[in-house]
Amino acid sequence: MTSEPRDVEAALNLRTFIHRLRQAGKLKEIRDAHWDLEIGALTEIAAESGEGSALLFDAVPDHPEGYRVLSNVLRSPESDALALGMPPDVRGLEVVQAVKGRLQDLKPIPPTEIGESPLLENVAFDGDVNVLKFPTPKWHADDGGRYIGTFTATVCRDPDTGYVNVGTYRVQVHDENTVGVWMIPGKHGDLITRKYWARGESCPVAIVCGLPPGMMTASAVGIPWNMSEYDFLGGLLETPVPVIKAQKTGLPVPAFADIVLEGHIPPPEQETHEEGPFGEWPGYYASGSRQAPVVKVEAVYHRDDPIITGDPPLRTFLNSETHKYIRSANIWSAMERAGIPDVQGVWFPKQGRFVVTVAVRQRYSGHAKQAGYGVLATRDGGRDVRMVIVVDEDVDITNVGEVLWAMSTRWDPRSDSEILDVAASILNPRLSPEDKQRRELTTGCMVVDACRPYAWKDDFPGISGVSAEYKAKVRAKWADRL
Ligand SMILES: Cc1cc2nc3c(=O)[nH]c(=O)nc-3n(C[C@H](O)[C@H](O)[C@H](O)COP(=O)(O)O)c2cc1C
Ligand SMILES: [Mn+2]
Repeated sequence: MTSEPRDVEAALNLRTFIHRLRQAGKLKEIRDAHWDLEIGALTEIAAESGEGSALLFDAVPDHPEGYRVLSNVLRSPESDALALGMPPDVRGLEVVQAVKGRLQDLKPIPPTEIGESPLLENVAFDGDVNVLKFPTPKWHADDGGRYIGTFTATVCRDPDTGYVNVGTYRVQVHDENTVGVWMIPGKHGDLITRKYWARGESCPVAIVCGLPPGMMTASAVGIPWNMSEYDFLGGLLETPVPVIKAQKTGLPVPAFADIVLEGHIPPPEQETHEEGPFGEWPGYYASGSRQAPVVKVEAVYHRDDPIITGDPPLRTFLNSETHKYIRSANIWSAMERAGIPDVQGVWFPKQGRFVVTVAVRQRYSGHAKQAGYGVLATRDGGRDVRMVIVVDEDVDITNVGEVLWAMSTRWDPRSDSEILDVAASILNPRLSPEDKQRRELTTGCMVVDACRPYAWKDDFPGISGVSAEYKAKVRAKWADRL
């Protein structure tokens, strides 16, 4: 799919990405904000403003000038497009469509090892390792500590097949050379770590804390076991990810990252540390704190004036939502493969991690509901979703206001809703303690048919306002006066 818009450099190089954000007017530089909650508060305030700039913090108290934190990394349409290897002016469903095209005939491309990397500008081994020198924020009021890994990727290698997995798992700083990684049981990093432990070995690992934004797209989205996220991302961007080998473990790490911590995860009988709590993606503290595995850090690599990419999940915003374009594209493709006709788009609204919106051009009675059930029958749409809203194709599913307008004018809750069960994550705050205990991890989900009733859709009252074409013409004519 080489005809799709491409612009891959910013996706794979954090500094290029920041430069492009600055050019687009989407970067704010802030000095003197404190690591203890102030950076977190400013991040939350800026995200809630809806303006969409990333924030680059420097001169953080207690830390050297030049040691920086980038937050709200992916909070604008421009940054999303750049992270997915597209020009910054591609938007919304156009992005989903392009991703869908690329995934349809995805050819994984392995990473390329390159000779030089700015990561090697500063290297510390063993006794010289000091993770505390980075200005790691304490993000939310009740977090159990400072989290260096929120927009992060953990690299490890399956000891049986040699495939390299990359996953986003939160990382807490414990001391100079100890950090904690929280991998939910069953995640690939967890499965691999356990294989080393079963042999009585520590698991070699590299943690990228200043992450090129494209890497987040691959490391935070579910990719099948045995396919490296590096190869997936190479295929998605149609170019290999440049890597270097970390020196203690030989693990490949992105060459144009800003900070990498390298070490081993010892078996829990040898060492654990209390981890959490941390404000999680549903906007709550659901998993609490517990004794958890640690990484003993044996090497630190960083660029001059290093940047932590840090993005705490906020109450109404998940960080790094680019994987949602992939999930939307996967759902859309799966519905097509299942033979559901005329789906016009699939979207996760920004403030609705638990809501999916779908547009259909209705062909027959029951078509809209079928599209709603179709979302739930897919891997990416059948988990943790609380509501699927299906609308006619004249509604912009990327605009929450329009979707609510369609619901309030075309939907009768009594006749146009169905409630079904879907799988739920352990982090879902609405699961009762008893259900968690019993591992009864499901939640109800409502399918909302907010389309014009099929039987009399042609008699449905016409929409007021001017036509989209006329509006576009007037907008062009009045552009310099609006
Ligand atoms: C911002 C963000 C934070 C995440 N934090 C964690 C985490 O702390 N622990 C975890 O197990 N999964 C976390 N996830 C989910 C995993 O990154 C995701 O399931 C990914 O597919 C894991 O990779 P794997 O399939 O190779 O295990 C997070 C995802 C995102 C987007
Ligand atoms: Mn994986």
